[in-house]
Amino acid sequence: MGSTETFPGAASRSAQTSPGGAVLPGYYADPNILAIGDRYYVYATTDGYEGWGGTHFEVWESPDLASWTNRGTILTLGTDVPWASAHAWAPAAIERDGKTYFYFTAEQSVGVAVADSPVGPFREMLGRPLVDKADYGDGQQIDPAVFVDTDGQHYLLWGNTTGYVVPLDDTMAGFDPAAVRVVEGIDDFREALFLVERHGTYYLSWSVDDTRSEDYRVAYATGPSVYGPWTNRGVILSKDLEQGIRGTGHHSILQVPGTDEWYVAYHRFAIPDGDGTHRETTIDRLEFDDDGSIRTVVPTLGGVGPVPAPRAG
Ligand code: FUB
Repeated sequence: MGSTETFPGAASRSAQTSPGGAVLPGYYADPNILAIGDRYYVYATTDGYEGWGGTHFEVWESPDLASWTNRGTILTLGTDVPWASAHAWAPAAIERDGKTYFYFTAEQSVGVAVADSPVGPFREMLGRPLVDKADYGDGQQIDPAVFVDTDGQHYLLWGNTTGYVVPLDDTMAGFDPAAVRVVEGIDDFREALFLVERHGTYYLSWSVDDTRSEDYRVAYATGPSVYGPWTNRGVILSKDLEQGIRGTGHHSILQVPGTDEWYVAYHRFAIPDGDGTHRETTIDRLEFDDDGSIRTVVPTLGGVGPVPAPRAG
């Protein structure tokens, strides 16, 4: 695929890609969606490899959540990352002071890279993992997410079967190991933690089950702080067999800056013939009830949009 190939919105997308019309054409999983400046971005796992064997990361850019341009490869294991050469999974990004920080899984550890632009080029920062699998015993040290609290403090979350959260230091590439806390009290946690805040309530969400299962799904909990304590609220995204939608998980949540409009990006088995290593990325609306609970997401075949571009802050 060319590095700047553009794909249009839902109306004509289905003619070019799968009958499902996922937002991103091709195999992409574990999408991390965010707004930087006046564009939306999705950072994702390149999928379609046996054993999730991808070795590079790409980024997609959109003015409206409907039309997406592949801006090419932004980081390659081995070449750009000296400490790992396999299993490039589940990235996350955040903008801070004009730089984009990129957190990624490689060989079941978590690394960090930085760039002056959301589309790179990215430079690996440490020459070693930020979260080294050798330092943590439970589950896999995968699936980073980044969260900035209302006071400006940034946090890193990650984990599989055991979830972790820690404040990042101002370099965005370090933390105090003594400050790492285990995420306690959430039901059926497998992986893919994601945290947002709305009106003083913290919403922690995660994936349940195995990404190879059609029952892979997303659950959430609410709490009064980054650290909870968490009240489980149940499942918000799951399969819809009538539409042929299976394996809906490893999501991320976007708040359109300056609005109370929210979206969820997630992967599902590619339609029609996908499975747990042939997954596609799509986006749907995420809505809140008046009591602050998240409404069950209605998975669609065609995605969303177009919506207004984010206003550069
Ligand atoms: O894409 C590889 C792995 O599959 C991710 O790290 C998990 O979250 C699951 O989606």
